[in-house]
Amino acid sequence: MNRSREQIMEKVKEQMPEKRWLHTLGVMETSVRLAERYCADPVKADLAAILHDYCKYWPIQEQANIIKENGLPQDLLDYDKELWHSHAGAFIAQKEFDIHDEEILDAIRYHTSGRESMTLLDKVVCLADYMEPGRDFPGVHNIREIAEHSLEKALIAGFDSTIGFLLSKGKRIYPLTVLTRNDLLMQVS
Ligand code: DGI
Ligand code: FE
Ligand code: FE
Ligand code: FE
Repeated sequence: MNRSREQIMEKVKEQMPEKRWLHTLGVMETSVRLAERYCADPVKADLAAILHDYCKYWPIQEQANIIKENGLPQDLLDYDKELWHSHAGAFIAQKEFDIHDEEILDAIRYHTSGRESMTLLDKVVCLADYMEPGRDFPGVHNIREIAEHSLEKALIAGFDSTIGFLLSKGKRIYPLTVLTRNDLLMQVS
């Protein structure tokens, strides 16, 4: 069934606590602003942002089942559960909301891990997720400043922060995140 933007927003809001919905609104606003600044498609950025955390609060077993039963990357299951909602979300966006635009689906799918050769839309949504106005972590001000002049450098600062956080907790890092950071460093060198 094809739903309007407003109907999709209503459904998204129902999937999450108030705080996460406010985060989603922040990512929408920031994605559109970054899209305009860096000449990405603001309509696609808006829709990807609306849906990016759709499955974040779904039971973790349900997220795992979506990955297991639909041929999504099985290696995700060996890494942090936080990586699962983005792939599950892209799958559900296609199935439940009839979204078939691969650019939008990819931006949802890779918003947590990143990937090599991120598209402009991938970068916009991933960075907006890091720096929306509600975010408050050490280094977020720096990321917002860098984002004024470089998407890639701001993303590197974001991934540095995530990787540093994972290291400090003694956690494993999803290899694609390391490849993403290396690739972004190549892009700015
Ligand atoms: O869903 P959000 O909280 O808005 O943000 P997100 O989808 O970017 O998830 C970020 C979380 O994922 C962050 O707390 C760190 C965690 N995470 C765990 N393992 C990895 C990871 N993030 C990345 N990029 N790579 C990992 O290997
Ligand atoms: Fe997320
Ligand atoms: Fe993120
Ligand atoms: Fe998010």
